[in-house]
Amino acid sequence: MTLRPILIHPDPRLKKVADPIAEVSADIRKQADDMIETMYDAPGIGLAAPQVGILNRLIVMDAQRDPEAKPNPMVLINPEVIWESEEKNVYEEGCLSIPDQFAEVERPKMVRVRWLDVDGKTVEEEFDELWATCVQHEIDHLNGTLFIDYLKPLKRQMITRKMQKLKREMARGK
Ligand code: K1U
Ligand code: ZN
Repeated sequence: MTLRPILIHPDPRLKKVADPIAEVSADIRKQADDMIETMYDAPGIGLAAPQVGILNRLIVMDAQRDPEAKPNPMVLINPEVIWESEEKNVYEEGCLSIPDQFAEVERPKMVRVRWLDVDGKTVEEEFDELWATCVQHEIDHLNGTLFIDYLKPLKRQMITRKMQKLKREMARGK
């Protein structure tokens, strides 16, 4: 497995709509394995393909809270929200592409999602609480949307400027 570098906002690849995956091939399974390793290494509870510069519709997640539990990553290919609850939930979100920045985002509390698994089989499942927040955050990445797009323009600008500064420092090797 290979660790993939995670893109930092602002980057035009994080604003593109990703392409559907036509066939669940060995290359796609390798991409999923690499993304799982990259997510755990970060560490994070989710990761979407555009965050590692691949513009296809694959996400990985493991949002279990119990640190004692065995890792149980999920791979979702071409995920689609097919139902969302009217009830909302507010969660303080973070993003591996926007390091050390957190903000409250309101989203549907529960969602039903359909996707293809790594065997190309169609799966449907309902997600609640943090899992629901995470899957919506990751599907947003596939559509070029970041959690800061839900914030007021001034707050979004402030975070974007901080990220531009961070990228300049990283480029200078600071
Ligand atoms: O997509 C991403 O950038 C990953 C992101 C997912 C996410 C976090 C919070 C709410 C919604 C979606 C992260 O994983 S940020 C890191 C994080 O939340 C975390 C890291 C270590 C332990 C627990 C949480
Ligand atoms: Zn993110």
